[in-house]
Amino acid sequence: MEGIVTKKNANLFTVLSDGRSYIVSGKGTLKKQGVFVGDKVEFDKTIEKVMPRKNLLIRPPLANLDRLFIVIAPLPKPDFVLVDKMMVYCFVNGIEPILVVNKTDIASDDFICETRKNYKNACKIIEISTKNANFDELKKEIQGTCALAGQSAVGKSSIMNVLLGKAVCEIGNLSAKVQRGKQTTRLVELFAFEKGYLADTAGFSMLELTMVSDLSPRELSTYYPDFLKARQNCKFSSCLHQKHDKCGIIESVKNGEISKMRYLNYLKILQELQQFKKY
Ligand SMILES: Nc1nc2c(ncn2[C@@H]2O[C@H](COP(=O)(O)OP(=O)(O)O)[C@@H](O)[C@H]2O)c(=O)[nH]1
Ligand SMILES: [Mg+2]
Ligand SMILES: [Zn+2]
Repeated sequence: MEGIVTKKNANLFTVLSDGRSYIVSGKGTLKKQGVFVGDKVEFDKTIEKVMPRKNLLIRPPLANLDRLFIVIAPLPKPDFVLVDKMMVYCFVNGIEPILVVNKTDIASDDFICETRKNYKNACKIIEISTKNANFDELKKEIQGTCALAGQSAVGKSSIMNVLLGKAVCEIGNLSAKVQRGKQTTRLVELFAFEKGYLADTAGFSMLELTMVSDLSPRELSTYYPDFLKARQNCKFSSCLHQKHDKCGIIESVKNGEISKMRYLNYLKILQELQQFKKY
């Protein structure tokens, strides 16, 4: 039979096939390549074969991710450098990022407008609140293997529970969690939806791009869809967009075509990559 691994617990795997769940073990010979949640497998009583992967994320451990919903909220205050790193991470790995603005019930108009403005050319944006659920738009985007990511307490588990119509994920208390930095969600599990699968993840709360990919400083800006057009106006093909010397991106930041916040965050991420490459 063929199926998808939706859960991993010690040496036992849950495999979903034709709408039915099977609990199976992994074959010893698969030890080296490993079996991960999201893997497409051939199985009988044990997993016999793992199909070639599109990608494999280490943190959270997930295979074949198609879409990542990056969740932010007005509270806790977003770390947009982290958001932008996640986006780069997605584009490097062939994953489509979608920015989900949660807690719109407590968001100021300013917060929503700024966020729309900053990301309108970078990715798709969906605005929701788990308090007055209208989840049609989000549901439509659950296609292929998807995951929710983002800082602790932005509402990932709450979103999961609304989507599934039952409490499958533990919801944390905002203040307690921020204080202790505690993660309530640990194991990754994929839940089946009409057209895809969705996982709640605790990973990605801190992302070191240098740890997860061998991205070079020069490549970085190629993973910014909102920089694409302006890059063509850089005089030098090796331009890192740090100096005013005939740089199309800096020009576009000046005339407002590129978000200043996105650009300043780009510079921070670039510096991190440059420092890493020195050693
Ligand atoms: N006001 C408001 N609070 C929310 C919303 N969604 C979640 N919360 C609250 O945010 C806190 C953290 O939620 P949780 O789902 O555990 O976040 P996670 O850490 O990202 O999984 C909880 O107190 C939730 O009740 C929302 O849409 N509006
Ligand atoms: Mg959670
Ligand atoms: Zn440039």
